[in-house]
Amino acid sequence: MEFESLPTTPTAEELVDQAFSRAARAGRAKHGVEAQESMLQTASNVLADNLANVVRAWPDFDELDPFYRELAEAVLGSADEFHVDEEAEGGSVDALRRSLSELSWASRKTKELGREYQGRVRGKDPDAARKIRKQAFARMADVVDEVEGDLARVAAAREALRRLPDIRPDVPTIVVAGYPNVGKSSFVNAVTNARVEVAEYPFTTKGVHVGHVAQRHVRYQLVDTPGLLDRPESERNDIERQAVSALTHLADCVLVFVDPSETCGYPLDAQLELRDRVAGRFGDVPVLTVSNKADLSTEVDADHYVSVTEDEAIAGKESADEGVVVESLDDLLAAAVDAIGYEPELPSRGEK
Ligand SMILES: Nc1nc2c(ncn2[C@@H]2O[C@H](COP(=O)(O)OP(=O)(O)O)[C@@H](O)[C@H]2O)c(=O)[nH]1
Ligand SMILES: [Mg+2]
Repeated sequence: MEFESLPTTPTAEELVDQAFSRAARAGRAKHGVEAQESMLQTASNVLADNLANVVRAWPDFDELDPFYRELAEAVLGSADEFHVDEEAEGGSVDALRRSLSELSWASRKTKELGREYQGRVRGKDPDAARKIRKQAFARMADVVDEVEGDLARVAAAREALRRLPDIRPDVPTIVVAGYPNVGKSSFVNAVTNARVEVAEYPFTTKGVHVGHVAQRHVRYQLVDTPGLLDRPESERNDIERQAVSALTHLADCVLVFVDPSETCGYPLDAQLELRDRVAGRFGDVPVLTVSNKADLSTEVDADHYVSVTEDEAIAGKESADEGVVVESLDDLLAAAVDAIGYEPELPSRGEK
């Protein structure tokens, strides 16, 4: 995961405290002007390095997989630190990048101040040197103060992003969509042997479910996104829309579950409308309509008919509605895998 290993971001106070106490220690080892010089060099090095390290820990957002970039946008959009300055240009990721470049500036600036003031103390008497060194420390502390908000923003971004679930954009992915209670979770659980991880996203109160299944030695990711692809777009807020946008980069195939028995509590018309919207939203990604609960009804035009809970009992049999043969969940999975048409470039061992 791109953001998992980001180190803790120090606060402005921590940075300054650490730099000045290291400088004091360095100063104690020497005498007179040399002590002041050594303090200046240590403080400026520690500040410049620590600030540069914060920036260096982040991936280049231009190089980031579009799924992660859009996901980061959604996640940061829901963090307090990022919706304060609505007058700012661009999105939350841009705001983060601006903060990171402020930190780079502060790193360069503290380095420069160190050099500048080291030049100034040279040849002075110890008392004058001490005064100049103190001035330098005050200016370095001012520089760090100036980026206090940027440090806080970067810290908040790190907190929000590092807890993202382990969804891998490079693994072929089947996204499961459809109204609540149509059988999505039951399906993901059934085909992934209940090895489903529930991951908390900051932008939805419901966890995102990620399961894995191996087919013909390739590992596929199944993603069930309660709260995102289970109701009309008009009911989503900006952040949820952003999250759906991230999903469009992730998905290699979408299974839209519908429940013609309507025991889910939603009229079939509305379910099909959602299906059409999802199909439109996902562009070129294959979108298959899966009619579930075939034990109750198959009265809808769909690509596949299954019963998640009665799979063993009725798969392969003809439903009550003439001409409709109920497929097994394995066949459905195989159809999704065919639709993806993924050709691994190297022989894969399935599990990784
Ligand atoms: N009769 C019947 N019930 C099903 C079938 N598939 C799922 N259900 C039931 O439908 C309800 C909702 O299923 P769930 O997987 O939680 O739906 P989700 O909200 O789309 O994730 C549960 O009570 C399931 O047991 C099916 O094929 N036949
Ligand atoms: Mg569910």
